[in-house]
Order: sequence, then structure tokens, then C-alpha cells
Amino acid sequence: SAPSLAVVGVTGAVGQEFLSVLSDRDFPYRSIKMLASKRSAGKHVMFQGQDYVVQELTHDSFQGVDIALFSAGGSISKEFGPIAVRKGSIVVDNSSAFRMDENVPLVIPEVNPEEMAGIKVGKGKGALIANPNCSTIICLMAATPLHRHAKVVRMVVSTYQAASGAGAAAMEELVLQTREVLEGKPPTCNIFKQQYAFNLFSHNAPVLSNGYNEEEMKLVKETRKIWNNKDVKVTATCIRVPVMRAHAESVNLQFEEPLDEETAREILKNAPGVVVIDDRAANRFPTPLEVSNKDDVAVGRIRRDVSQDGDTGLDIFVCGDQIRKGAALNAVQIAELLL
Ligand code: 11C
Repeated sequence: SAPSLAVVGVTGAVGQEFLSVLSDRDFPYRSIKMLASKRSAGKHVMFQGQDYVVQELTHDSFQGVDIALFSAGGSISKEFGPIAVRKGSIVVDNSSAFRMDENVPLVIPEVNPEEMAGIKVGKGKGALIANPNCSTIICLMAATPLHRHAKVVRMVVSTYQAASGAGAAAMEELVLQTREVLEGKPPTCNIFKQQYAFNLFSHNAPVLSNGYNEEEMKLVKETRKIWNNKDVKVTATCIRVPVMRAHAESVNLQFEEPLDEETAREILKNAPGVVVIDDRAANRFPTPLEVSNKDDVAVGRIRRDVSQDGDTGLDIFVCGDQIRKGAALNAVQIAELLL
């Protein structure tokens, strides 16, 4: 029979997107529990034309739940993820809490579905599966098909990240600040502590002792884990830009084997979940706006890196919806593999 579901963090931006993606993909279910913190308990959410009351997340929430989709922050996942697993639920966790745990598969369904082989609903066994960080998912959706062909030895990523990565409150603050600045008022800076509208700044994640911020090191470490290759060299610079919900990334790739531009374009055109927008004559390339609310990641600016010998280097520009493929869609695709 169809699985019983729970959505943890259902009132958040990703939680709400879980519901739209489940609905869009006609995900089978026999029941669904809407869970959130005490603060949000009692609120109402709509799902497939039905009204649900949000329940407070407690240690008893997971009785009889087959699949639990979590997006309520790392500390909630750390506390409640293992409880759900003990109750027999398979947890798909969108937080960073378990991503680097060697016993937890870190999965992009188009890239490494084999990592979760054997984890299935109906076996009576709980498990944890981690959803990678949004910037990693969007980058690897484009880089992996090329990597499979010519093996990436080094990758340099520069991101242009949307407000949605910092949650619904950051999206609201961007709108508010834009209005305030246009009206000549001082911008309200609650989320980022600096002006965001008409500006950009280094990603707000904490800066580590090596000078990289946590967001950048996620790209480094998660790529190595997902590609199961601890030798791949990755470096990143992550920037927050005043865009609502889709990330853009400039990705420079260095390959072991030659890969010419035309072959790369063909590979990307045939890659699942990827569309190519690469019209040089019209200067038309991917934008965050046109991938917003879309499932596919868009790739363009596909060109030989003139700083590298022969055909061993490529530059590409990638855009993907942060809330959808960067979070909710990827998690629901993982859940589909569990059935
Ligand atoms: C951002 N990637 O765009 C972040 C948000 O590890 O899941 C999500 C952080 C994470 O700001």
C-alpha cells in the first residue's frame, strides 16, 4: 500500500515546497502528517484541496510514519531524525546535520542513486538519507555528466545565491528593503545585518579559520562525497545576491581527458534534469528568473577555458531553483526511489 508521510517544518519555505512537489508529482501516500515547532502548531496548511492542522513535532510524532521529509534546521534534524529512524521511518533530511556522516548516503538522484540502494519502504527498517546543500546540487547537476565523460580533476565555483537560501524571512526582507530604499528610507536589516537590496555580499554562513565560509566548504566536501572521490580539487567563493529564489553559479572545470565544447554541449543537452540555454548570437543564457519554480537546472556559457591547454578546461554558467531542485524536489525524488 502507499506510504504514510510526515513533513517536518511544513510551514517553512522548503516545507511548503515539499507539499507542492508531492502534489505536482502525484506522490502516492495513504496519510500525511504536517509537523512543525510549537510556535506553528495549530496553523492550517492546504494540501491537494484539503485543510490540515499543523501538529507540534514531538518524540511521538513518527509512530507509523514510513517516510519523513525534514526541513526544519540542523538542530531539529539532530534531535528528531534519530528518533524517527528508531520508530522505523526513512528520513530524508534537508539540513546539513548528517551530510558528512559516513553512514548516511548523500544523494542527488540523477548523480548517485546507487548510494541508497537497498533502502526501501516496507522493509520495516528506518534510515537516514541526506539531501545535499542547494549550491552543491545545482552545481553537480551540470558538472556530473561532464565529469562522467572526462573526469574532473579541479573545479572552481563562484556562486550568486538567492534570498530563499536564508529562508522565507530573508525573502520578505529583500522585498521590504527594496521598497524602503526606493522610498529613500533606511533599510530594515534584521536577517543579514547589512543592506541587501541593490547590493551583494559574501555569503552569510560563518567564516572558518581557513578563511572559507561554511557554504563554500560544503561545496568542497559534499562534492568529494557525492562523487566518491576524495582527490577532486574544489574551491568556491559564495556570494549572496538580491535575487528571490534561484541560485546562479559560474563553474570552471579542469578535466583529466579532453572534452571539446561541442561534445560538452551535447552531453548537457542529453543530461536528465538539465536544459541548455546557450545562444551566443542573441546573448541569451540562463537567468535565475527563468528557472524559478522550474524543476530543471539550466546551463549556458559553455566554452573552452582559454587559460588551459587543448580541450582540458571548460567554463559553464548554471542556474537552478534553490527551493525546488536545490531542496524540496531533490528530497521528493529521493523519496520516490524508496518506493
Ligand atoms: C543558502 N545553501 O543558499 C544555503 C542554505 O546547508 O542546507 C541551506 C544551508 C544548508 O544560503
